[in-house]
Order: sequence, then C-alpha cells, then structure tokens
Amino acid sequence: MKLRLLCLVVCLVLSLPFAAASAHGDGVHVRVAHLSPTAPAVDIYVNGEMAIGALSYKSVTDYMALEGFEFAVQIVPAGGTLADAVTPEPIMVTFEGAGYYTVAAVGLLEDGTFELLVLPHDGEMAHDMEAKEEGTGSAGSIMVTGAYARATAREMEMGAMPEATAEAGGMGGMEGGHGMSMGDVSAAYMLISNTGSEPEVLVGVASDVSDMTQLHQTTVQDGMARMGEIEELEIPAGGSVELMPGGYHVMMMELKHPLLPGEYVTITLTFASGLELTMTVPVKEVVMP
Ligand SMILES: [Cu+2]
Repeated sequence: MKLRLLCLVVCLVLSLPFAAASAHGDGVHVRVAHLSPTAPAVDIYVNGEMAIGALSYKSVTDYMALEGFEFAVQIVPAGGTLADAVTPEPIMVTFEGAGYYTVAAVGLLEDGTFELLVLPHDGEMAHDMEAKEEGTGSAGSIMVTGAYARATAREMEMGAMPEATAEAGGMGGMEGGHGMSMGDVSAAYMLISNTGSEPEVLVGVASDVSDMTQLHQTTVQDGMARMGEIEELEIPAGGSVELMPGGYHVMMMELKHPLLPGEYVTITLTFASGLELTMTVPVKEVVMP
C-alpha cells in the first residue's frame, strides 16, 4: 500500500519546488488540504522557502507540480517566521512515485490526534485503471484509499495457515467464530477519511461476492482473537479510521466463489447521512507481518 501516514505534532503541509507546472507532465502533483479544525491558518515552507501562504481551515489548494520526491517542510502560523515553526526540525515528506496526491492535515493538535495523511491518487484526478488498482473512491466528504480484499484461504494454503488472522475464519485460536470453513469468508480493509466538518457514521456494508456482509471488529482477549459485528463506525470530522487486519474490517460471508489474487470485487459503504460509496477493490493475498 502506498499510503504514508505521518503522525506529527503539527498542522499543515507542503509543496513547492514547483516545476512550472505542465498540467499533464509526469512527476508528483500535490494539493494540500487543511482539515484540522482548531489549527490556525498557516504558512508552509518547503526546502526553506515559503510555498503556500495563509492556508486556512477547510481550504484546499490546487494541484501543484513538484520536482523531486522528498521535501523538507516547515509549518508556521500565518505571518510568522521560520523561528515560529511548530516543529523544531523540518518534517521530511516523501512521495513514493509520480502521481497525484492529496496531503491532508487532520485531527487536533490539542489531544494528540493530529495526523498528516499523504493520500495517493485522488479519485477525481486519477486515471481509471490506477484508481482501480489502488482501491480508491470518494463520495461527498468521504474518501477511501488503499482498499483491498483478502484472497480466500484456498489461495493461501502452501504454508500460509499460521499467518491467518481471525478474519480469515476459524483460525489462529479464534473462539466463537462464524462456524464456517475458511473458503467461505473473506475480509476487506481500507482507510476511510472524512474531509467534511461533520462526522460521518458508517452503518452498512455490502459486496457483490458475498450474500452476507457485515462490519466487524477483531479484538484480542487473553491472547485469543475474537471478532464480532458492530452496528456503526464513526469517521470523525476531518479525521480518518483505518480498517486493517486485526481491527475493523468488512466481513464478507457466504462467498459466492473463492476470491483469487488479481480479481476485483465491488464494495459499497453506506453512511447514516445517506451517503453511499461504491468502489472497485482489488483482491490481494494477505501476508501478516
Ligand atoms: Cu470478521
């Protein structure tokens, strides 16, 4: 997954060394979004020079072309000097390759939830195939990146069994599972971000390959991984929630057929606000760390 997550005590982000921006050139294209409600307007310095002035909450810049892949970023309350930067050292931000990125500052400085998210391949700008490959999608203020579904156990035999997590079904010492064989269930994971100023509550999940689909949470108690259905999952305003192995996941049960690496499935998320997001998600073989 190309997603880079930098947990920082700061407020905003970057850009510059603009290559006199050819609109469709290669290289890194970045837009910056200030989504941290209590952070002040900020000036952003890149490689020691001011790149963006007075970016305020809820503001998003246009895409800017950058030269290079690694940048030293300093964030200064608007009108200040580098001596006022919110971190003593520049923040190094690295892009893994050419493409379109949205850099979003989310969370709050006060309670330590502030994070800097580098989200590759924004849905509206990315080439269709790239978006498909990345498992991205957006609707309203919801943006999903890095979505993928787990290939079913049948494709994971060959010594992969000890690596299976509870979501793979009946493995890893799980108690109280679904009572299904491993080929019947799979899980999907993704990062869900909310760029809006109101929370969004995920209340429904569905897929085109499973007759029963639920939102699940895996927890570990006394060394045993257990999972159960949860009714809803709040994506905070200006925040994000990651669905990942061992945590929240979209549980796909009663699979219509085994999921093979390289295939795609369609997953739909429904929010309490009425927002609905349908996206194409690649199937990947999941190797646990
Ligand atoms: Cu589950």
